[in-house]
Amino acid sequence: MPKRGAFIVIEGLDRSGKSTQAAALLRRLQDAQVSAKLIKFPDRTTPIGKMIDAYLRSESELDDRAIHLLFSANRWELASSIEATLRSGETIICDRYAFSGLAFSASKVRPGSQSYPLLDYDWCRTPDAGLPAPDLTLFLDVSTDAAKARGGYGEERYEREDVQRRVRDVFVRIGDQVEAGGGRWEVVDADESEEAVRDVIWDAAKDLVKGVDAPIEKLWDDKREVGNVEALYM
Ligand code: Z5A
Ligand code: MG
Repeated sequence: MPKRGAFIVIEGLDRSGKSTQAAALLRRLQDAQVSAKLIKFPDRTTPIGKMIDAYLRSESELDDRAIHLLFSANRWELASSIEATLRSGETIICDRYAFSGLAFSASKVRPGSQSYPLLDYDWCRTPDAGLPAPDLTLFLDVSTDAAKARGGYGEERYEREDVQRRVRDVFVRIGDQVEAGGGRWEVVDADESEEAVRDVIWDAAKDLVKGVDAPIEKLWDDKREVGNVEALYM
């Protein structure tokens, strides 16, 4: 059986350098003659993506649950093509994925509160359950000071220091949960130079991009977390 492509997700806080690193990894793979493509969420080009774009630019208002479900639907639009691409042997680098959806929605707080959640964490996780699961997630962890020093910070809806702090807390919880479920979640210090981050990412991904023997897993597949199918029905 020929190997399938690897599914590599780059996640992280705002201005952590995700798009920069995703493009650099793609170039490196192309130079090494590895068949690879880059995708990005939100995909603002689809009809759902256009609604998301208007919301992020504060050109429209949407209920917090509605926008959460739209972000997820935007991923489901591409789910079967992601699987087909991986099966064809092509590697996918994905700039943000379901973990951003969970982190940004579950970190929202009720008006006037700094800590009382608006949306339940498990409610936020559910719509993405069953999407193709990444083989590797690289979480680019940037300090607020470094992020603020980079271009464009503060132009869109969630680009505020208090929001980013809460989002980071949820990302830490997500990373623990991914690892508990048998997934690979690597934290990368994104305060470092572009070149240093590039090297850390390459080190983490270089074996995977030779091809993957294992089947494509499903995201938040609770059977994996429990580790025993029967246990689900007891
Ligand atoms: N969102 C959500 O709520 N739910 C979801 O399901 C999803 C997303 C998928 C828009 O995302 C928002 O959507 C986002 C989460 C939410 N809100 N926030 N905050 P987006 O991906 O479209 O956002 P973006 O506009 O691309 O920004 P970004 O992704 O946060 O930036 P980045 O990709 O991490 O950074 P970058 O563009 O690569 O780099 C930023 C600048 O820093 C640029 O000038 C670089 O040259 C510079 N840079 C990069 N790396 C370095 C290093 N190492 N040192 C110094 N300077 C650097
Ligand atoms: Mg980006």
